Amino acid sequence: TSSTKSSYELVTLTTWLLKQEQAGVIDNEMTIVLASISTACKQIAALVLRAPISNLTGVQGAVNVQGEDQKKLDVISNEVFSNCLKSSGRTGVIASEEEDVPVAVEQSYSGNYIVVFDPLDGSSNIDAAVSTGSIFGIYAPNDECLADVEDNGTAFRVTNASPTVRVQLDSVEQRCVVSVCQPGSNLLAAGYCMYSSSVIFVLTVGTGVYVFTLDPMYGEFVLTQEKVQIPKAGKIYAFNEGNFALWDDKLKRYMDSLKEPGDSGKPYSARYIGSLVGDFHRTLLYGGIYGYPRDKKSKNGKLRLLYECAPMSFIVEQAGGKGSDGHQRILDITPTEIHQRVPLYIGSVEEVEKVEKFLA
Ligand code: P6P
Repeated sequence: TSSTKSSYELVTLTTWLLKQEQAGVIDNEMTIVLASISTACKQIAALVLRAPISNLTGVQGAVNVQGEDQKKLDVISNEVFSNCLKSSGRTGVIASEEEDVPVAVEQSYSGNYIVVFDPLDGSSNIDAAVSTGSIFGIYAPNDECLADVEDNGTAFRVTNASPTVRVQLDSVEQRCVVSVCQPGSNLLAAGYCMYSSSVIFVLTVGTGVYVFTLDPMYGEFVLTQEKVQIPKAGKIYAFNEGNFALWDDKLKRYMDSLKEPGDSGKPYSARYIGSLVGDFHRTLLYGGIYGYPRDKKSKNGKLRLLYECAPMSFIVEQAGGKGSDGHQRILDITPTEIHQRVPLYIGSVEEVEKVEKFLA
């Protein structure tokens, strides 16, 4: 007789992580890092939910390394994320959109995972209560860049390529930058938490994309979708067309093509909320494309490779989609500096390949 699944047989994120560990998909250090990230996201969700009440809307009055006005919640979310990761004891280096340089975590005593994150992407939407999100990616310690420090305190980078040649690194800072600047193809895990009508935690550890929804009744993320597959095509596009005049002619021709009815008799629909996590999540589930192209003002576009484009591209590829800079796979690009920007076209395979053809 088939066992009837009781409606209370819910799988929480905690249970799911332990099952992955049991199956040998992740080790117990990674389990702890991911659990600490989910805790940070729950704390940020609570802060976002009550932002107008607790006077956490508006600007902090400072400017971050990107030259952007830091919102109060940008600063707090960054502290929440960093503290959760540091107290997990399994994080070696963290790199945040809100920090100038990567931070070597002294409290780390095992695991030493490298975590890159944007603690609150789209925070300009907070005051209007529009969706925002946290984005993260996790790399294994990159032993190529484990610097061995001579007793005189001088650090060297020993690379596999040439164990004999020792490149002198000036500072811990540079060592951390080197260990963090890895291509997205090295990612072991990536995910985001979207703060919207529901709080949605999306995660991949390389075995497909899993979606968890926060149950506020008891503060746990509950598995609501597994092995998500993005539709191969989708007639929804998410671009800021306000930049149209600044785009390359090839891109303008692509954009115009979306407005022709075509054989289906219907043009594409435009959906753009100015928050990558919200626009991406809709694209992942409904199909279509999100794009942030380069333009005459921003030569490399606006989005950052390390903690926005690479984690999202790992997720979309795990769901059968594509993440491109218009010409090459995002996951093949090795960052040369942690806040490096790249153009991003991400979503359904057919839609990304369509724009790549126009841009060729
Ligand atoms: P624009 C938010 O600042 C962000 O990084 C993404 O979340 C969002 O998709 C994009 O920038 C919005 O930028 O120039 O269209 O306002």
